[in-house]
Amino acid sequence: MNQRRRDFLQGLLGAPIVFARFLPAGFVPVALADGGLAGKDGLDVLNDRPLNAETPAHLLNDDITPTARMFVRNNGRPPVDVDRDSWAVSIGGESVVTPRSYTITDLRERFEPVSLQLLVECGGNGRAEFHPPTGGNQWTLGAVGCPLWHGVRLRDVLDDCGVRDDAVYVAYRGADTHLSGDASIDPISRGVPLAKALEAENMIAWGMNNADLHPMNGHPLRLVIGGWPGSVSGKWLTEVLVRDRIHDGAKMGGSSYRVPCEPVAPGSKVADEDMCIIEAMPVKSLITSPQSGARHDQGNELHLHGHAWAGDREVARLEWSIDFGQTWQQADLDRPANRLAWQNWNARVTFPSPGYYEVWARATDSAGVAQPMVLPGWNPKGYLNNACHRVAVYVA
Ligand SMILES: Nc1nc2c(c(=O)[nH]1)N[C@H]1C(S)=C(S)[C@@H](COP(=O)(O)O)O[C@H]1N2
Ligand SMILES: [Mo]
Repeated sequence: MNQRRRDFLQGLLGAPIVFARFLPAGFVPVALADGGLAGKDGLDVLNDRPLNAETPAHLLNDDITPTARMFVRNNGRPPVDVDRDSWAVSIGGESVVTPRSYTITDLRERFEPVSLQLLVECGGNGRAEFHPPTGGNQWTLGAVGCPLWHGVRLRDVLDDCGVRDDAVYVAYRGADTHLSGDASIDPISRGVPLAKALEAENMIAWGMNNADLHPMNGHPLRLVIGGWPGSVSGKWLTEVLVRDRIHDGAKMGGSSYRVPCEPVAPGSKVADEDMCIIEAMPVKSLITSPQSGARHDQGNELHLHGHAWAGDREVARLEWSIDFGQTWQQADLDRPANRLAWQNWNARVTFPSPGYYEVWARATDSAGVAQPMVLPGWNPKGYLNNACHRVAVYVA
């Protein structure tokens, strides 16, 4: 194993790998696969080149996702030797009036600091269930989280530089490098239409949950754009670009973060011109308690807890069923802490007799759109699976 990979793995493990020279090239250290990522707790590592790790649903039970439980989705090699004090983000692009650059201290001093709970979900969350299978990390449920972010409003920073009338898109570049080692290509560089970029909730964030960002969640600076695929929330942020065209950076084209504009038969090949960029994520929910497979005493009520979210919308209703969807009951659903935060829900269930049950949860958004019970439309890269979450309960 080369030195770079050894250093990277040691950083993730938080300990030197004494016999690193004998670790077979294709092996992920077993501690990582078992949730031993430094500063993370119980995440399942799907891949370490690049590093991708998701959080089991029952570990997402907190209403504000702790940093240790926030998933990690990397497209390339994260930067090493990050110096927070000298870090700067430049604002440029064809459609900026005055290009400027800001250190984190500049951002803190010049703009109003804000703290918001914002939902970040990978566009590919749930990919593992698609048939025929689609390539990419086989996320199940846990490429989602809703921590409290600290930073400034993207819109305030854009205002400070000025946005020209011909601006249509706002994009990012980060300090991570392509897996090939080729410095001339970005691992990922995406963006959002100007109207979304100017919404009040978008942040240039330097912190999460009252501390610095975790190194794998973009330390020392990142974008956070709630409700859209996580891929628009650029980590290790070095540049914000105000573009006069739809951004054409890495992973904006082909089948990356794009889905067929019209539904297609599973397994279809879809021409580039028939693919549309994913915008807001669809309505979805999780049952975070009990853990699937839980054993429960029939004499007691079972407390259900979870979260629901709906892209740019609010969740209007959360229903649960214990009879495979024959009947549905409404849960108590909280309002979001702020716009684009997930909403917590609670319910109490009694079971008619001992045996095997499944608890199903279904959210409906403010436009009346509900989660499907079965897999939604197949697409070439397996995005946007918002099928209802099911957990098993054994009642004795
Ligand atoms: N610079 C950079 N930003 C990035 C990525 C990346 O690989 N590099 N991955 C994106 C994707 S696909 C997702 S889903 C989110 C994940 O954020 P997290 O790793 O903090 O959970 O970061 C996004 N921002
Ligand atoms: Mo993602």
